[in-house]
Amino acid sequence: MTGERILLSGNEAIARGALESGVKVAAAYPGTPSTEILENLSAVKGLHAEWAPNEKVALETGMGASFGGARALVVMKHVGVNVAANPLFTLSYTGLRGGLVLVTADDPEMHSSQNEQDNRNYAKFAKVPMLEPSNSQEAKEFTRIAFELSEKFDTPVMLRTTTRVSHSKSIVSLKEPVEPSVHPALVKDPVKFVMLPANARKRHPIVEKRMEEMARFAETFPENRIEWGDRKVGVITSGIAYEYAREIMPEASFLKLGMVHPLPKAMIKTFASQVEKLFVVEELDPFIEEQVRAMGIAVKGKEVFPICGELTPALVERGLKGVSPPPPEETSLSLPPRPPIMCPGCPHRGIFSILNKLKLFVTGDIGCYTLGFLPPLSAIDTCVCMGASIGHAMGLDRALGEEGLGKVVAVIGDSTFLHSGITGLLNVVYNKGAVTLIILDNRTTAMTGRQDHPGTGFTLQGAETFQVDLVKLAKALGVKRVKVVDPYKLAPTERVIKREIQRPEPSVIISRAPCVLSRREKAVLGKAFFINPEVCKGCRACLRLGCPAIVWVGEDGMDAHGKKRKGRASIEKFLCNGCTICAQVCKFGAIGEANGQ
Ligand SMILES: Cc1ncc(C[n+]2csc(CCOP(=O)(O)OP(=O)(O)O)c2C)c(N)n1
Repeated sequence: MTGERILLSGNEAIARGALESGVKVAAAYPGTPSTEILENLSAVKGLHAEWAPNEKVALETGMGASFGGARALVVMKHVGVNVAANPLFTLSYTGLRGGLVLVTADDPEMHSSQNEQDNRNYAKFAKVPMLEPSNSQEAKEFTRIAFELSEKFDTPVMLRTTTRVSHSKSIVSLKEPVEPSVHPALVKDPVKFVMLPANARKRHPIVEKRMEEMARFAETFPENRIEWGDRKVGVITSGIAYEYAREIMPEASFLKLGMVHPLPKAMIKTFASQVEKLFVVEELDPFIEEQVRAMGIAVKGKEVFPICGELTPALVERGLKGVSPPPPEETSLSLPPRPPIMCPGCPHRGIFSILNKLKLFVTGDIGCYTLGFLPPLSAIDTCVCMGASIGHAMGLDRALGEEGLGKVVAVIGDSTFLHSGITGLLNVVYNKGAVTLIILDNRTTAMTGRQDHPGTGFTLQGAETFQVDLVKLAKALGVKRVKVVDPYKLAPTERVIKREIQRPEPSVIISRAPCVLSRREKAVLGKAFFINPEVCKGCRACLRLGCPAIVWVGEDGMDAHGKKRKGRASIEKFLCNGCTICAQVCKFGAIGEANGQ
């Protein structure tokens, strides 16, 4: 196995690096682009890999393991660090026993995120070192190095990836997985681990000293290296930006930083003094650039490279050379635009068609159901971060009072409710809010690839476990009105929603039906439906469901009753899952089971 070379994504490589480091505990909450790291550790014997209900809990679990002496890997997407920031900032003070590596998978360009924050700032803010790999080989090696540094300097170490590194595949040389070196044990050390003010005051100077030591270490850290070339242009860079810049200007001199916090300032000075023109090429914030400028060094950075979005080789070329490369040759293939859309048969669709019909103000949350924002459903009015829907509805209730009654509803997915919605609902009950919350319980974390969570009754490994009962949970929080609806039955669901939003008290509607891609259960027929072209009047009511299986066939002509129509709807039978929703909204009875058509 040692020396074997295989193609791995950055995420697979980090998982492998954890194995080659003797990791004992791995905890995460899913989130693109980080999710595959835990999935790749799920079946490893002797390693406890688990989904936590949220990132804060994941980090706290990793901390407990580390305090016991085990090596722990904690994984999340960039916004997950916002959730985990509370323990992180004080973990920086306590330090640890077993090495702890926190992977932050950043998503410049927001391929699948609500913002594109640059989490290098967290390393500086929380005073912890951060490594940033450029490719899969480094992703694996830096994971191992991160564990070693974590134990050597008694600090959590952050490993930052970006989507291109997380998801691109490149060649990795393997080493043997190792057994965890430390035998976990309970060691009492309250002065280090109990952060009440008297102890925390003692720890803060230790953190500052540690960062000074890390900064000295950074000067000789082999992964911070100068690659001399032509000294007319020098480029300071890290991560994927290094790969782009090297490709564009292979002849230039490079200071490639494997550690982006703290920076090797003497090395930077030496490098800067020996090149004619100095660039910092980095994605998102001028994180390195500002620190270089603060050292009194003239450098070109964000005035020539964008601060928003991902870098590309073309953008790097424009910044470094001052000229844009010619646009890539047009291909003869022009692909039709494909906006993200709920699957055919998705249980969320019925709910959003009702919310659209009722013209409610919908405070939304994050998940597949956020697609309810898009036309033609157009039924989400706010979406900011996980769990926020409930607070938004509560704030509107506080602001509008009786005037808002019957006009607002909050929607949240089951995974998101368990991640960070419970306390919001508790607040509604505690402060007597007139908020109606619809929990879209599709029994999975669909958006990130159908991961299990405490509401599914299964662990990361697929083993059966306790399944939290959302009805009992809502009641235990003090909600008196808890109703369960079947989102495939439009009329009764609409009646419940209409009634509950009028109630001047907290109310929860659980819309229960498994994700149409569920591996375990099915709530839809699976059989394709058919629109009778003779009966269809071309009214487009079914098209307003935004189902990808329903298409418009334009034709100027007559229906069976001799009425003029501009076209008719038709179902692509290979896409249809037979959820029946379109048949329910068709006033003319034109839609039914296909029966071999
Ligand atoms: C703090 C944070 N962690 C993770 C994510 C990634 N993420 C977005 S929504 C979501 C959960 C979606 O599951 P659910 O609420 O059940 O809705 P579904 O997609 O199943 O409809 C996740 C993990 C995120 N946006 N923010």
